[in-house]
Amino acid sequence: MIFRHKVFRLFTEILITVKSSVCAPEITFKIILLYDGFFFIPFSLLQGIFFPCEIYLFNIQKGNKISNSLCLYLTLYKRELNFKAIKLFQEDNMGEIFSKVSEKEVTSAIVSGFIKEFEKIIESDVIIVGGGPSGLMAGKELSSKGKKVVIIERNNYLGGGFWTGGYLMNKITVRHPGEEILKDLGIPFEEFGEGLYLADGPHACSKLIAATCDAGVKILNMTTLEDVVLKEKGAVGGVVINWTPIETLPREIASVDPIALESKVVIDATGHDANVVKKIEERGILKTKGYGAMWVEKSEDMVVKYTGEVHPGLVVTGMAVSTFFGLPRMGPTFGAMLLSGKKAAEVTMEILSR
Ligand code: 48H
Repeated sequence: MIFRHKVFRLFTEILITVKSSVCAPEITFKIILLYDGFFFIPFSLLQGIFFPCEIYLFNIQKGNKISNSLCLYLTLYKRELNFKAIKLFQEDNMGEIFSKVSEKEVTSAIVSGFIKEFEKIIESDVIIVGGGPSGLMAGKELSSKGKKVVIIERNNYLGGGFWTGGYLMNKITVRHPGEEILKDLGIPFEEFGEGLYLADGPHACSKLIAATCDAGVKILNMTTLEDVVLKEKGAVGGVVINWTPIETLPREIASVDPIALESKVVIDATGHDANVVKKIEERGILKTKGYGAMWVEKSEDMVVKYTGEVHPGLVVTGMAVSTFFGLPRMGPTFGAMLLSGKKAAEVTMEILSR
């Protein structure tokens, strides 16, 4: 059962995954063989010990292809040796295109990069909860005016409801003067009718996200607001957060305490849920009315008008304004979200200058 034997240099790593089950105590082994040049493996021995097994071959010698005869050999003996699968990975181009960086260096870059940035945002000027159109817009405006801003987003992705228009269709609308913001952001749009403009949801959303990040806003995604920090005279002084996966597991499984971030102002941009406001409402301090029925012409003007500070240190923007004040909803038209975000930034700048 010996194939060839000139060099048997690397038979380095044997990764064994043992899968056992009570009913069928079958054991499956995965064997990773690193080989360099000529090949010699006591297959019969392997067959005797490991059954059944999967074999992965890595050719680590540069420029040396796994030979046809070896493939033939493996094919011929595949059945006899009862191998579940034989996969060949040729790595003879290793290091020719990409720089040589190992797994531990990749991990180290991520860990140190995250910690370095996280330490800087433990305290900031403004925390925006919610990365939908209003929150992104507010963040972009504040950051471009030199403020230290963090967006907390419970999803893996930013953009909230801005990716799609109504009814899962990828077109969003804005009414005048919303198109001016589209123009500023470099988002292509067309005039659909007088004062009504149409843009592509994914294009608009990705441009807004990019502009927000370019302005310097830091993002904590997969992070959920769990509570608020209330300080002197009940003023909001920050947020209590946890990883979204922790928040979504039952308490008895994931009893993990949250942590807190401090800021001078918190903006509630959590959309229909108005989740920051609701945390204060739970303590009997504020009362949300719930958003009203749709009335496009009325709602958008009102959302922008009512955007502002609703409690010391807490500003509301976007759909959270409708929910807090009981204003009509507007459906898939986003001008008010963008303008409300802009106004939330102006109000916040005023608070910060006090
Ligand atoms: C962390 C959270 C939490 C939490 C929520 O829904 P959004 O897009 O919100 P807006 O107000 O910027 O825009 C609303 C718009 O998209 C819309 O739905 C309109 C115009 N509807 C009209 C109508 O008639 O229905 O984004 C809110 C974001 C989302 O990304 C959430 O995941 C996030 O906030 N979020 N993040 N912690 N507790 N709650």
